[in-house]
Amino acid sequence: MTIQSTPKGMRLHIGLFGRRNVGKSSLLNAIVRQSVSIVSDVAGTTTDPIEKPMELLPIGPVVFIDTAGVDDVGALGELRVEKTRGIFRRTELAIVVTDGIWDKYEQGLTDELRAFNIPVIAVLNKTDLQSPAQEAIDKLNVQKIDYVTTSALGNEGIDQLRQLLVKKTPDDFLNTPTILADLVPPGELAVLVVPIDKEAPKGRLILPQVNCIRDLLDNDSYCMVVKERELRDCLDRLKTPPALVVTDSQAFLKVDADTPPEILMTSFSILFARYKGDLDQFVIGATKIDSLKPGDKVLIAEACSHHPSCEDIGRVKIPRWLRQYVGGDLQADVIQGHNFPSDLGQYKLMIHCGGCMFNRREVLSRTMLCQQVGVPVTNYGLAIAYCLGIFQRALKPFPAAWEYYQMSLKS
Ligand SMILES: Nc1nc2c(ncn2[C@@H]2O[C@H](COP(=O)(O)OP(=O)(O)OP(=O)(O)O)[C@@H](O)[C@H]2O)c(=O)[nH]1
Ligand SMILES: [Mg+2]
Repeated sequence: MTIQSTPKGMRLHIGLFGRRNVGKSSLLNAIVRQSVSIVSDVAGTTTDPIEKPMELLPIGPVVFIDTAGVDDVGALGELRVEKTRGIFRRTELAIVVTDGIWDKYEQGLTDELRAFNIPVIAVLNKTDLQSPAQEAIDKLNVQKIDYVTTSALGNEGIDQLRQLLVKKTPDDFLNTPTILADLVPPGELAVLVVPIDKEAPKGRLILPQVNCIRDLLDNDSYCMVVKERELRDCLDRLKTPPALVVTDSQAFLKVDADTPPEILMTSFSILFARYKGDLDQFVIGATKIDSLKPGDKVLIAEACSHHPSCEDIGRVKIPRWLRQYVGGDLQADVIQGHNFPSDLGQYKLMIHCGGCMFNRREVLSRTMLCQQVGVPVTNYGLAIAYCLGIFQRALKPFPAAWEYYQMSLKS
């Protein structure tokens, strides 16, 4: 796999924050040694976040996000501030840039980032113009905030900044959890069921399917890929049953019927509930479908804005299954991409897609925001399994989540 094709959802997301004009974009250009972000002496040059994927050794594939200065003023400024805050949700490592001072503003930003458990690096830039204030350095030292002094213009301190980025890379990024390899030991087989219908992209598989195949290969497991029509015959021919059958949620009912009950079965999207999100919370969220009443509002969140098959599931199929389950009309609001509403309180449930295009932090941040206002969260695969009555079977491969579910039934 080339650098360019590493999916964005698997890259370490490094956000650059700070007041306007402190040199955020200049630093980004210096780190990546290219001119990717526009630099000027006009405050407020960067208006929309710029994302730059690159290979940062030894970390590997990362994406830098250059943001608009958060001290922005005016109505348009408010919008930019809101957008920049939105970046927090997918930032895994933050760089707070200043031109040598450390004031309430930088402190507030750092406090906010740390409240999200995001590691922070301070960069005191423009050292060619002035030395950083001793007071600033003292404040950083007292709080044990790692910092470097740089001159983006003179290309000084940039190597030290790169080293600090490596040092501060969160461990859980380096040891990425597996998608399904732990469920399919080396030498064992997984059967992946991939419907090829009119929504399937021409000439290729979609990202979660590719991610699963790669995960199995990395683990020395075997993998067989079939359409739902061939599944039964494929299983009949095997000398040893597979350790797991994974299906696209759209073929859930047929695959449930065609897979003998003693064989474990789940969906891609449920695997991604665990890989990108909080499976236990999502399980509880799915059970809240029981409390939905006609007229309730549900938020359906889709990470990508270009996959017709997800679009169909989010806009048409899930709302339909929910209506059938609830026995009346529901209002389903669909959002796409990184935008996320602030008036979450109006929703009775959020149903998120598998999130293959998002990093884990973004799905977890959204879950946290919903929990803060008491809105339960689940994902596509779990909601579908719940509506179709195959929830228990689809959860059987995950004993911990299963136990959590049983406990919630009792309480
Ligand atoms: N002397 C000096 N000037 C710098 C340095 N870094 C950036 N600048 C200058 O500061 C100005 C602002 O730089 P930018 O990189 O656009 O700053 P920014 O933080 O991205 O600004 P906004 O996008 O407006 O928030 C430009 O004129 C840069 O050339 C530095 O290390 N030394
Ligand atoms: Mg900028």
